[in-house]
Amino acid sequence: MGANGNGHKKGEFSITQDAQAMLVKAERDQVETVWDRFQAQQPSCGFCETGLSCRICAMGPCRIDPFGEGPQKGVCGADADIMVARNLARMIAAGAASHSDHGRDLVETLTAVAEGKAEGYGIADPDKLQALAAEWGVEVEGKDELALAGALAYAMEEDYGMRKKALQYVTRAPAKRQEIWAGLGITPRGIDRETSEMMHRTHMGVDNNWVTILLQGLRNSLADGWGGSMIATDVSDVLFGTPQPHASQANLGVLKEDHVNIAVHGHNPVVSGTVLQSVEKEELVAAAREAGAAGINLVGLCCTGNELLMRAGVPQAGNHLMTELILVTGALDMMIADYQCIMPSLGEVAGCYHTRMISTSDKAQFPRFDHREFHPETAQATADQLVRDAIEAFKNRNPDKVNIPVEPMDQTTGFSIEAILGALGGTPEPLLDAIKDGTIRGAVGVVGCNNPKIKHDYAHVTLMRRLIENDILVVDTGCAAVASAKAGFKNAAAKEWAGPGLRKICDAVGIPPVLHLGSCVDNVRILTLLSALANALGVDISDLPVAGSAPEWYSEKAVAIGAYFVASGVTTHLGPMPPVAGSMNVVGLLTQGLEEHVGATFAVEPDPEKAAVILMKHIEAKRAALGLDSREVGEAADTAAPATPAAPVA
Ligand code: SF4
Ligand code: MSK
Repeated sequence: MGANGNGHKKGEFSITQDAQAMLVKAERDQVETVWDRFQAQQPSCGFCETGLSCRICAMGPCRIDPFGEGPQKGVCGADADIMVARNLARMIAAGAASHSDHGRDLVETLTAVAEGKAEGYGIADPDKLQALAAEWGVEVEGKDELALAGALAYAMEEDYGMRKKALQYVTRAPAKRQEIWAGLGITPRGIDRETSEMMHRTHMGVDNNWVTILLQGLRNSLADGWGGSMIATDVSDVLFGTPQPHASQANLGVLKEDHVNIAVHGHNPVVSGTVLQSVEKEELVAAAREAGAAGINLVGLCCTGNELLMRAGVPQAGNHLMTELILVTGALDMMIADYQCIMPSLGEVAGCYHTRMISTSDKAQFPRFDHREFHPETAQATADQLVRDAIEAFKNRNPDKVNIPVEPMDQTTGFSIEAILGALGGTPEPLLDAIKDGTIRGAVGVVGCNNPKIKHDYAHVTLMRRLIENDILVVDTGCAAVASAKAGFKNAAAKEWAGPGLRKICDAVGIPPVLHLGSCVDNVRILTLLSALANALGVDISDLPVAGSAPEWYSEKAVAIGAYFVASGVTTHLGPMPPVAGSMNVVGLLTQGLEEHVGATFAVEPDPEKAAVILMKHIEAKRAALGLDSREVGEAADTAAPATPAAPVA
């Protein structure tokens, strides 16, 4: 079944030229894509969509009739509020567990480096290692670099446990925010502890107060944002380098017809960082030339792509919904995956071409992939062998099946907090001055995934365009960052799309209007930046004219990120509706009630034009509350936002 064999036009699925071209080719090559399977699932289950189904125990599965005609309680007696709260809380737990386990893998790699058991890895940023050691209270005196790394890793491992009253990084938050968490009883303790407790509370017959279930959900998310993810980002910087601005490119045009093309996919730089070293080895490049290629071309997908892009300028081929379509180019010789967001369909798509598919993590295997497990002790040798195998696969490439559909788009990337502060002269003051005098109205972090429910990249690009043209600085991560790069928001000409104030700042500092902060775990860079801004102003994060947005989210990790943004005081917009509409009490708490407790709420709006208005009004209200000048924000035109059609178009 081809992607368009059902009567759809390519342009209905994606705004991007490379996706549209590959959807045509997918149909020709008889490749099934995520959009085909999405349509085959329609109509989706209304109970699940509203959070009113439960399969937590074997007395069920149960469902509640939202129209009041059928059952109103599960077999155990759980009502709609309990059911919806439990389901949402378990999404947060899964998301927090994913990012935090990613962090643990990095800490274990740091330990292996310290013990001299990790060939191919080292300390890339000794200054950051020193700074973190000081922050974590690690005794520096008498320790060489590796001993210090080992001691820091040990201290971080302790935060995964249950012996502490609060995680170390909680102290990075403004004092007022820490007081709010303490007052609500949601200061995160052990990283694993909060996830464990969340799963315990939502077992049948434990916590049946929907409010306290959701409060633990916030604490669980904070254990990710101010724990596991923050550790992941900081240790990645220590091991692979703290990003600095540099040039790169984005879209499927980064593939090279005359090169051996290898894509890394997933999230954790532990694998992809080693592959990067292998593709640069002279003997492997020579082997590629002997095989008739001009060289070896490494490209990224999703967040492990963002990790390599931020630190080494490795070009970014695509985001979540491009991961099947890159195979359809017929030009990819090998895909090396670690974990998270890797669709189990990929092996089947690759079967239509010559592409070798490799899984590398002991905790993530996929149909029709070769499993070549990476361990720090042997990672470099494993990566070298994979590159040799990719060269062999190149020899099997069928030139008749190759189509690289577009030219690459230039982008600037690498905006760690250290890099942003460096560009500002070492202090956040110039940014604060620009916000205070209204040159910049505020800032929005646009983050998260793609989702076939929303036209691919439409919501990301539309929202960001409206924000920057209204003088709002955008920082982005994850798949949103790939969408904006492909749209050209990060190249030299992008400032022309910015409002006059933001354009002035772009000119003065030499930055694009959309700053790439990294991968999904790197959303914590936003928390760190906001803490620095709030502390410099002597206010809380919730007082700042800022917001968050996940316009095309799909993942449980995005739910955890949204929850820790809100719990940290950042009002956050979601495009797709989370499965909570079955409980008006839960909806009311998330979209209104949280304001008085944490100073922020969720807002749900699938139409990015309307979402832009919501976010701009929020920013202007925050400005007014700070005593800064405030503008009127007009309503968005009432246009129907293009979504992926649920049924074939006649
Ligand atoms: Fe049904 Fe309650 Fe069991 Fe859920 S926990 S499946 S609502 S009996
Ligand atoms: S990869 S979590 S689809 S952003 Fe981080 Fe993209 Fe979302 Fe995965």
